[in-house]
Amino acid sequence: QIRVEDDRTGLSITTLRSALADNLFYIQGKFPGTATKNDYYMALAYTVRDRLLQRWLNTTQTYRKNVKVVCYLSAEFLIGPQLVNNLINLGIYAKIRQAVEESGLSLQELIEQEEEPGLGNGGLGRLAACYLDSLSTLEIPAIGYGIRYEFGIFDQEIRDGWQVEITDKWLQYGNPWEIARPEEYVEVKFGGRSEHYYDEKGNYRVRWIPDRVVKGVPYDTPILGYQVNTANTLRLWKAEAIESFDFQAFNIGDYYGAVDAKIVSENLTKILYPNDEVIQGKELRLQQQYFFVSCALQDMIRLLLSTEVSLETFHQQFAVQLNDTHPAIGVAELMRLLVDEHRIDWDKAWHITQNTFAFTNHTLLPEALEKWPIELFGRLLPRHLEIIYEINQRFLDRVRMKYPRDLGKLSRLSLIDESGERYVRMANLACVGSHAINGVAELHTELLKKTVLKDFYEFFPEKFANVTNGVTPRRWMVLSNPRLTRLITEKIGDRWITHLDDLRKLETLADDASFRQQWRQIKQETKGDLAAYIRKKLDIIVDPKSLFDIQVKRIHEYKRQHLNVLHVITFYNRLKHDRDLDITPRTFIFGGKAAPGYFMAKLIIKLIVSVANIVNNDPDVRDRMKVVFIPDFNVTLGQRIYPAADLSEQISTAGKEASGTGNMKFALNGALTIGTLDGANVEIREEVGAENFFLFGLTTEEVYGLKARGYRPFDYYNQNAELKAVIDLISSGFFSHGDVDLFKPLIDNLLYRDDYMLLADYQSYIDTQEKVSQAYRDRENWTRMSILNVARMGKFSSDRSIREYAQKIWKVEPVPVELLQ
Ligand code: 26V
Repeated sequence: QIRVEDDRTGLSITTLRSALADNLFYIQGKFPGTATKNDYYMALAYTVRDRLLQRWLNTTQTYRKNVKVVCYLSAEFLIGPQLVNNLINLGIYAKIRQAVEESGLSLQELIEQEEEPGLGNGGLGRLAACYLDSLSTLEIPAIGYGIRYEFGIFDQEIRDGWQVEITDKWLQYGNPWEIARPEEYVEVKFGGRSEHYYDEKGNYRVRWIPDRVVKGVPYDTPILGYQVNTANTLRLWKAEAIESFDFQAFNIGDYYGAVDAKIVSENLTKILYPNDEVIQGKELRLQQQYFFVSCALQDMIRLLLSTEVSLETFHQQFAVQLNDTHPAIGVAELMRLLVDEHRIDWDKAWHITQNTFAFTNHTLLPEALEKWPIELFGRLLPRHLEIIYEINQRFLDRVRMKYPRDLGKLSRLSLIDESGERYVRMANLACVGSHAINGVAELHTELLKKTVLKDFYEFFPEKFANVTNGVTPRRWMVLSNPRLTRLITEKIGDRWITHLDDLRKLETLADDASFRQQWRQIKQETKGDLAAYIRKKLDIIVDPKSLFDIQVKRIHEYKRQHLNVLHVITFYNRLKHDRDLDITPRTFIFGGKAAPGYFMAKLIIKLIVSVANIVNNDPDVRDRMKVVFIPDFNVTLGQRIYPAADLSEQISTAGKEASGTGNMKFALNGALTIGTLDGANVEIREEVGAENFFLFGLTTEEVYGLKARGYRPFDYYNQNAELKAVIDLISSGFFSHGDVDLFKPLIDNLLYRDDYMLLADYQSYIDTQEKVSQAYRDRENWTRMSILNVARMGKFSSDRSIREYAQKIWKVEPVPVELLQ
């Protein structure tokens, strides 16, 4: 008997092949003879999407039945390429591979066609993506709400050593992973004024008369969990013009005016701001924030009302997480929606609001604390400013009761900064409007309580909690390191993929010489792959047998890529002075984007590339060191790079990196860490054991102490001959064709300011690097340490982080999805 499989769900090789051919013809409109690789990629992506839809729609159905849903509000979601992740989570990677290859195609080539959605800057956006993966895998009902930027984070090219930014046209060939839902649009108002009046029953009311309305159209992407039926939704909003406004203009003959208005509206979601850790106060950015937050809250209210449940249970139906202060305007917006539009009285609305929101802080850097000039804020969101004043008045009344006559407290806690030009302080709004506030690593949370949020901690100690970040083992191990995944699974089974603590079972294998041999072999092959990539893209030959020392992350002074460069030059000088020096060969690899307006960060890139050019072309050091800057670091490249590292550079000034998550990706893939006691490094070291971690540098307390006593970087320079030689070599123009001015801003900054205390940490860093070199010579012991690192990384799964949020903050439970339809 012949069994006819559905072309859109069937999983036999024959059905998959026929589905591919079908999609190529009916979706891409191509015969095999004229189809491009991208056509084949699209056909494959649709084939996979078809197999995902049933889970997705059933998940959405399940959530209509009175379950509490987590809404993760984030201006950024850096989800990375979707094809392979979906194949893995669906459990059909092998089958698809076979079907694709039997159709005469290379799966790897098709995979490489996918443009990753670069809808984030770095850590914060990638964390949101790992959390979505874990929410689905843990079967927790969730929606990610954000912005569908037409242009994500720029593509980076390096020309003459300088970063050049290229527009990211990720949508140009279409996006098979999203489904637009134009009929579920919402309207968002801007500008105008608020009108206070008494309604027909004599109740005091306020309405907002905007001068502009923009339409928000949702685009949904399924986020499938690992080997479960749950496929949650990432709902990103695109701004469009309201048709009726166009027609109005058209009727009075102002056709061009109408077109202008359309362009202005659609500009709202055109670009992702490429800055991290520094605010610019741009009006368009505030518009973006309010736009997506208003869309999200209106969407939730509509969802709730469609189930005939009272709006007064809002906080029982939704837990809304604010990913940093970017969506903090949601506090005022929910109050406005409840009080002005749904006529709930203030106190009840405030109870709902506070019990709905929770706030995660991601940075201690003062320059990253968001604040908006009152004038700008009031012009764009007049009603929200009134609401914020009202929230503030009620809050400060309580502050005055608790601390009578403490004007300092009052002015620090106020939602309004009145020390000079007046500003709305978004972190204060988030703290007052939320029931929970958390930092992203233990040290970070402690520092929050002692520094930036000290007054809030004293006022609301019960709101504070820590949730240490985590990363998803599906993308950051199974997908990116198939060799190691296979080896580990052979030895301990595959439960570790969802229960990362199982990796502990590898501990005893660290003493097994043949296991160590296999472990080393895999690292070698993976390094070979990266070496091949570097050769192909950059025409630089690196030796996979050398120690791969890697620092990839956004370029920022506090992350101290230039401290790494000081070591590179020290290493170079030592080799030059003693040509027979028996040194452990190293390949120094860097990658990361600089914010386009951040001059110092761009100069650091220029320095890295300049040093690379000298070192890589110096026959005296050939075969013993190479320096590589890999352009355009993004999720896709991270997947190639993390698994190939021997050494992970986590060298921020203590007290500056909130958590870091790259540190976790490296260690999970068997790199050892050289790092400061900063962010989650502290906890990684605790877990893997101090003897398996290369610690250096000042502690946070020592950093504060030295600052307070008066830090004089120049003294360190003067008193350290090797450091002096390195700095002088840069200043001499040796790396810049004799140009002595090029790196002067960087050098002067180090000698006379050095806010991030590179010179204070220099010697400790160099000494520890020497220990690394020595340790690497004992390959058996290095491998042992590498295995132990991986075995003890269980804590850093985002599944653990999400369980903590679910229990401590959201009060939500898993809701398994059955495939009913
Ligand atoms: C700030 C701004 C300011 C306005 C313009 C756009 C923009 C975008 C991002 C940010 C803040 C970025 C903060 C951030 O990425 N923090 C990182 O969060 C990671 C996840 O918690 C954490 O691991 C990193 O240590 C932390 O730097």
